[in-house]
Amino acid sequence: MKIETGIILALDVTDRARAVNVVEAAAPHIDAVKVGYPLVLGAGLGMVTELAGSAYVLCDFKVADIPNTNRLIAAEAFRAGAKGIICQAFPGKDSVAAVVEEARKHGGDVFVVTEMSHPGALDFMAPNAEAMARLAAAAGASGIIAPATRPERVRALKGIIGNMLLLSPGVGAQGGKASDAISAGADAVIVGRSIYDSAEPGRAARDLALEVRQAKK
Ligand code: NUP
Repeated sequence: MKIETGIILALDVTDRARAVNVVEAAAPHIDAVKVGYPLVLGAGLGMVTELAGSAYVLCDFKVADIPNTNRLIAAEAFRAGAKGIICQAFPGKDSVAAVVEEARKHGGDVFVVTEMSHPGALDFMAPNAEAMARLAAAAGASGIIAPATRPERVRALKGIIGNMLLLSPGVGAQGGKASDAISAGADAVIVGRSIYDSAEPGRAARDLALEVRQAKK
């Protein structure tokens, strides 16, 4: 993934027409479109293929199964046109390795979730997040996902992964600030509702890109 604006659009709408409109408006200001279960279950895996025609599509399938099933899921995502995929670390290193191995066949990226951005992540994920970041690095992932809602955790986890990418969700609707996440070491922020629920998604994406650019100075 090439980071330029530092904005990844989380396209969690369930309707094809709306998805296409939001992407068209935000396109000049984003590095990638993150597609997850809401859109794929609502409008079909064909959305990945359609969007891949004009954007880097990151499939947020939070892959979390045994290695063989992980490999099958990743293969379908890349076959559909994804350039990157998100998997969970908690099933362990063989499961993550299977996703990385499949991604390599397609020249794709793997991003590994460490500590999630919602409050419940403190129950089980936070105490293990450093170990999950180390696992991601050892597995040869392209990067990790870490919470913009807790910039101090972004800083700590970035310290573990070094030059690998750190993508940070939790900006806006979840209470985090893009500039705080970037200043703490995030390479890009992942933003959904603050863009797609905005009356002007293009302007919202542009304003966030500006905030990121200033925080990177
Ligand atoms: O820890 C995570 N937090 C999170 O919000 C890992 C994620 N992948 N996400 C995703 O980022 C979430 O599923 C949604 O697609 C997006 C954030 O959306 P929003 O809160 O900006 O609307």
